[in-house]
Amino acid sequence: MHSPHTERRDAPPTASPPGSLSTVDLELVIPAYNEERRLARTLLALADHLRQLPLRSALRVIDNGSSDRTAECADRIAARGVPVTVTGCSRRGKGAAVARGMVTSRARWVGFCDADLATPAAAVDDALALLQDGHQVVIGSRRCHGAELKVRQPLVRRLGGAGFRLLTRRLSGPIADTQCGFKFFEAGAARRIFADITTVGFAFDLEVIARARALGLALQEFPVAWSDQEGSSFRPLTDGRRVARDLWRLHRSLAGFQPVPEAAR
Ligand SMILES: Nc1nc2c(ncn2[C@@H]2O[C@H](COP(=O)(O)OP(=O)(O)O)[C@@H](O)[C@H]2O)c(=O)[nH]1
Ligand SMILES: [Mg+2]
Repeated sequence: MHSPHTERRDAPPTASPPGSLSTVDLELVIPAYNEERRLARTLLALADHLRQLPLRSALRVIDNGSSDRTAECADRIAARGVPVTVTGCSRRGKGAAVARGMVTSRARWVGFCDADLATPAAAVDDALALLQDGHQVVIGSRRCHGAELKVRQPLVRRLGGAGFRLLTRRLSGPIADTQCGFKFFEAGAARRIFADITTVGFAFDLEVIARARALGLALQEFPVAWSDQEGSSFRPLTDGRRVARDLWRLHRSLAGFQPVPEAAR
């Protein structure tokens, strides 16, 4: 892992620090909006796990205009020798934060996970094995064979999720769980997917998958053990309405969407 460094808010992506991320094999992006309470434990658990892997890795928090001490929390962890940087993102929304991390990464492989570590750090190993096998887009899933749901979401989220899946079958295709916040990419694939992404809120994962399929990239879903965590930033009314609007927009904008058949890749 390279030495700790903190990139300041909204620094241009070209502001490459000494010992920059270009020397990193795997970068893990954590979108964070007002996460001062959940972030430290997550960063330490991820760093502990990554340290044991035989590759160079780093963590990057995308601070999504937090009004609490999220950035300072990451700085404190960096001061303890953990390779974590902070990048600002003035545009609100989880999708905007993840996209900023993806398009500015210089690592060979890049992934993202939530600040609450609902998917444990050990799942990184499965993602890496698939990337090393040549899969370009690797999708953590709570709904494929072998997945484990240790703590389920509240009923209202489960109902919303069922509706979401019903409405998004055409775009998600064979992917059973588009919304688990644990996805990894070969860097070139990530840049192609995220360069022009239009969804900045929670529905962005669906656009990621639709775009990856349309680009003919090699997608692979893999099972994770997942536990719902307290302190979700998803507001069912506000964010639910926004997701519904995004779905409507995506269905129209991707009306001519055609996945590239596997044989043509
Ligand atoms: N609500 C919200 N979350 C954001 C935003 N930017 C980044 N995030 C992060 O997206 C992740 C979503 O996880 P969480 O709040 O647990 O949502 P849930 O697991 O879907 O209930 C967390 O790491 C948030 O900090 C934003 O603008 N709004
Ligand atoms: Mg969560």
